[in-house]
Amino acid sequence: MPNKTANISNINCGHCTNTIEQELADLEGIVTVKASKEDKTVTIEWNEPPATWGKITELLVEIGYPVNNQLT
Ligand SMILES: [Cu+2]
Repeated sequence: MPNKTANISNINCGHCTNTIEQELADLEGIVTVKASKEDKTVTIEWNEPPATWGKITELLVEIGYPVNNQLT
């Protein structure tokens, strides 16, 4: 199963991590999402198809949390 951790510098508080986790959980194929306000990262596991890293990063842009740096 594909997984990635990415840096998102717009994460500032628990509301940000909740928004990211809830919005991504609604995307078809997402298995787990864990956002960290301390590290300003999100770690995602998904089934491909239907989800793709492209769809995930597009959604993150739409909700105001673009990926700054893909770590893994
Ligand atoms: Cu916040």
